[in-house]
Amino acid sequence: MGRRDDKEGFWLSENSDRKRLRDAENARKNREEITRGISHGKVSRRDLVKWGLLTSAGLLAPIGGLNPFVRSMNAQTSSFSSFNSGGSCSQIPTGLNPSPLFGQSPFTQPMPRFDVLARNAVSTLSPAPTAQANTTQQPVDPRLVGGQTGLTGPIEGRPPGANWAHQKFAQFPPAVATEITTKEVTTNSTYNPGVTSDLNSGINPATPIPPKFHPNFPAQNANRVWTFNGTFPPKLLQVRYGEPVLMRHHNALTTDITNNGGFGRFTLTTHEHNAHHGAENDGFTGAYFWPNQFYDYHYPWVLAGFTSINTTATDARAGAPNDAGGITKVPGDWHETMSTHWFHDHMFTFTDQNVYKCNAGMNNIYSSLDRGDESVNDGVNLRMPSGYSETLHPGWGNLDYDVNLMLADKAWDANGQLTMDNIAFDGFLGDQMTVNFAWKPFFNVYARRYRFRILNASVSRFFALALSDSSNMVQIANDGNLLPLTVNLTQTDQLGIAERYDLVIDFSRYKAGQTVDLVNLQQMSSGKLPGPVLTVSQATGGTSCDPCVGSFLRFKVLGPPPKPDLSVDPSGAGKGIVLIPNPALPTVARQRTFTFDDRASQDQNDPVTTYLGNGQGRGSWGIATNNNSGSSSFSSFGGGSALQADFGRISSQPGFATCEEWTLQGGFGWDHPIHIHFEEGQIISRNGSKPSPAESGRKDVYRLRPSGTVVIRMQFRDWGGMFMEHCHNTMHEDNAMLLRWDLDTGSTPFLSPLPTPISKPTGVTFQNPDEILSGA
Ligand SMILES: [Cu+2]
Repeated sequence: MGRRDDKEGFWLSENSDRKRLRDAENARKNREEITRGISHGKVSRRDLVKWGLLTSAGLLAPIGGLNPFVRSMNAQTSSFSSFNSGGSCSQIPTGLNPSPLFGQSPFTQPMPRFDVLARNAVSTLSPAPTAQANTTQQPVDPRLVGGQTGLTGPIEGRPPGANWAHQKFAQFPPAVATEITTKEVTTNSTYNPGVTSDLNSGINPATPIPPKFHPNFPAQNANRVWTFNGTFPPKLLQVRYGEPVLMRHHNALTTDITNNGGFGRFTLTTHEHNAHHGAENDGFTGAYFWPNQFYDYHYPWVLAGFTSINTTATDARAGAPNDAGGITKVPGDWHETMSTHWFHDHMFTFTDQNVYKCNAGMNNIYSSLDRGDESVNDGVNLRMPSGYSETLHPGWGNLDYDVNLMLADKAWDANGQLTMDNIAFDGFLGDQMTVNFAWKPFFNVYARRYRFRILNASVSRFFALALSDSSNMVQIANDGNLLPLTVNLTQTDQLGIAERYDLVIDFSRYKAGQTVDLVNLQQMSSGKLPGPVLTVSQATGGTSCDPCVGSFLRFKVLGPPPKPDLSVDPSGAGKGIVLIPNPALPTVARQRTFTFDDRASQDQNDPVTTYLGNGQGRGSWGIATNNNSGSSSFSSFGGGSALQADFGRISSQPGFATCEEWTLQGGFGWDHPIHIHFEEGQIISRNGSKPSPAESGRKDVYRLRPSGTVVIRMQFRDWGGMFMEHCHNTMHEDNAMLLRWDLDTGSTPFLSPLPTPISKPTGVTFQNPDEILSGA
């Protein structure tokens, strides 16, 4: 519920004057109609410009009836100073009414732990997985092909042929199969939290879980929420290095494009963020598949560098837990060990809607260093909090005190149904906080150390986290990666969209019956960038204009744990402890500059591969690529003009088995969290200075900050194909701040340039790249 009701306030409270609420409601309905039209493919953004509904700045024209904040539109351009000076929330036409709370109070429902996905024998897959896409034909639903009858298409939506075959499939044959189905939401009657009820706030997993953000809120309609396996809570995949996983992803969504509850697109492509594997498994934005199809993702779970470093697998630090409490050694660089990933939809120009519809899960990766069993004291295991002696898989993967938290802001309509405004091109902000799809829950904890794997799964919202008593936490990981040195802190850095922070909180300082809250300090009033980070007392004082500021998760302390805490104290008595030092970087082969801009144009017009923004000035997100950077200083715009997304355009072609230095430039006061697929990078400098300790490890998302410049180095090795670089504010990504780069192997096994996949229900075809940028 909004707490502010002045002229400038975006967040209307339920106490706002009636006319203003009625105007806003009418505007919301009109916007919802446009939103629906876009999601049904009946209206394009270009149409909106043509009709005069969008200004050349990409803003909704202030013609009343659409924009409830017409009165404050003139303040649009002058709003940045107030963010930076810590001023009040300025307006942004996100355009939703306050989400009703149906008389419920926060912290009255238990937070569900993730739902652990079954790990099956590969022989359970029928048909058996194949290196190349399975093109066995099946009838195509006429609704997918404009009513045509009698057509057939492949059962697997992966692009066919050698270029999209699973790389090194024979070398890394799948050892574990997981089948997962994206479908309309329903009740969960097979919940497996992987822990006993006392570790899940008393939730009895045998009790069916309805799709509700709170037990006393209305259930979500089937077409409003599309999740993995069609249920709450979110799903967790547990994997080990050296144990390749075949994830067969079924698309069981409706074949009726209009049956989406007003937002979301029924074609899917799933990105395991940020796995090191071939492009055919990376959820390429154009390699989407259709209802009634599946897509086999082959996750080999190899350490980066496995083709050149420790190739004979002799170092126990490069390894994975086996089922007997020991280590299975694997090739590769142990400094590249990863721990906390997530997976989510990456559908071209619909990622924001599909992820917002709850199509997101998490992935814990276990290694010899990060075992998921704190009791194993062999000199290799770092013994981060997890628990031990558990029956699920002893020696690894214990979830007792290792807790995934998926944070996401949401909004729902007067009927409690999930809703969004997908023509809020600056970014969409919800007004209610959820954790693991639960609105402001509580979580029971024993008085011992816990590890929380915290993911920001929002569309456009940033967070900054603290405990309500401002007490100490220890950051042990940033994105997927354990830090070189743990960081003691009382509040986190900003957590951008798609970033992950693993935090250890020691609850042994509390007594039974005490509570402490996890608090969001990050105030936002614009999807463009975060506003001021408040103090804990400001954030919990109830005065922020942003309803997502303040306490959102309440820890209730139960008392001493049933068994002693055997985890290592990661605080190192305030000095931190060493976890995983950074991998050595080879000589830089090449430099490039990418400038993230809001004045992008589109030089291509392929209706499938391009996003056609208005291209008439500020408001169209894009990326300028300069592939010709020498060692001299970069010009502020990198030499190229910003281009909107075209997945048929190859923007860069890094050489195979090289290291490159990329400069990522922000600007115009926005803040873009930039995600680069494929391999972890290291921040060399941020605005010319060394990165902070918490940013000094490996990363896969780089927040640029307003006018910021981040220089990173990353390696391109082991696998090939087409990958992406994009803003992970998914509203920016979809409109159209995304580019494709191809890993240039020079010759075999990859053609260079690679043909672009064109996905249709009747099968994927290929066409030549629309464009290869100069000097790529
Ligand atoms: Cu952005």
